[in-house]
Amino acid sequence: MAFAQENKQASQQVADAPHTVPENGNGEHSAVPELPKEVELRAHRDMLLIRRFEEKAGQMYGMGLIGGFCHLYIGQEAVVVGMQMSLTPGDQVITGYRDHGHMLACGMDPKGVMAELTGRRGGYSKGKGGSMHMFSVEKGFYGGHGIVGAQVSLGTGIAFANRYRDNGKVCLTYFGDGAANQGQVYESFNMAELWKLPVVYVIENNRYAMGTAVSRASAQTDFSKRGASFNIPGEQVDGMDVRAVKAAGEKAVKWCRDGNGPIILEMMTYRYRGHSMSDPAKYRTREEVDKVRTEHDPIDMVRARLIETKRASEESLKQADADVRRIVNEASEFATHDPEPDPSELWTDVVR
Ligand SMILES: Cc1ncc(C[n+]2csc(CCOP(=O)(O)OP(=O)(O)O)c2C)c(N)n1
Ligand SMILES: [Mg+2]
Repeated sequence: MAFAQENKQASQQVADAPHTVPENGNGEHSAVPELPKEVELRAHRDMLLIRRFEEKAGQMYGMGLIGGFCHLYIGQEAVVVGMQMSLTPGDQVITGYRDHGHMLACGMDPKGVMAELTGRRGGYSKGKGGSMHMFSVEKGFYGGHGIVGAQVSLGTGIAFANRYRDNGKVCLTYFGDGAANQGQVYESFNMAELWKLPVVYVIENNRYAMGTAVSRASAQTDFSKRGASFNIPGEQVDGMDVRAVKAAGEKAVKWCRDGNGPIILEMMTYRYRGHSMSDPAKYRTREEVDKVRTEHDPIDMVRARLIETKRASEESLKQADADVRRIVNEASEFATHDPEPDPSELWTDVVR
């Protein structure tokens, strides 16, 4: 069968069952715990900040203000927001190149992130790193990595340092379904389990690696089982439901903190935009994307719940959106007018 046709078929399976988590042994889905009101409002606001930030970044890219690669996180917001809620200050986060959401969830300043995207001096890497290369040790964010899978061994190393120092910290190591097929992932799994390292491997299964559907590239498409031969437990989680993510995250982080070693969480999620800004996404149908957007959007679902339970009014949610838009507009203003780095900066921060 022609490759293009195979991909279309794989993509149809996704449309039929987007991000579904299998039933438990009793033929039912495990109950999703409710969030306390303040936590739910916070989750809504944090996801909205990422969504609006990414929309703005997309616009600025279109205007030629952002150069180089730019991978948007739109659609996947519940994953980082729910996982971040399961951490305590001092824990660490590391991820690949689809990283703006992770930075914002860690509490990094939207101005500094946007200014890095536009290559300005106020950016987190002084405008010299761009979208895939930002760090904040203060906020526990260790990048931002352009090499697929590289962050898995680095995250395992951070967890090794935690164990060596006996500091009680846990490292969340995020990677994609495509990265999960990288060899270094399994070397890392082996060492992590052998040494009982405190690392949560968060596999963001958004159903595609660039234009390749999961079922075309993976012999085992249940990524929660990828640690089986190393005795690493794993779980599939509805990555579009922030409540499910937070609950699974808390359990996993506790598992690590209690000294049980690594654990895998496979987040069933979906990205709405192309792989990067230069991807017209011809490998899937418009209907497939629209179906997830209208039926499973992580922000719309929280919004609907907040209104239904009368925890928030239409008015107050509009206000929250306006507040978030103001923050994002300020960030884009800053990122547009902040000067570019001085040419002398070409010679700093370089290993010679
Ligand atoms: C070692 C390496 N191989 C290939 C690439 C090119 N590449 C960039 S992203 C990507 C797909 C990764 O997909 P996935 O892990 O599912 O993450 P997603 O983009 O879906 O978040 C590939 C092959 C790369 N950057 N590094
Ligand atoms: Mg992917």
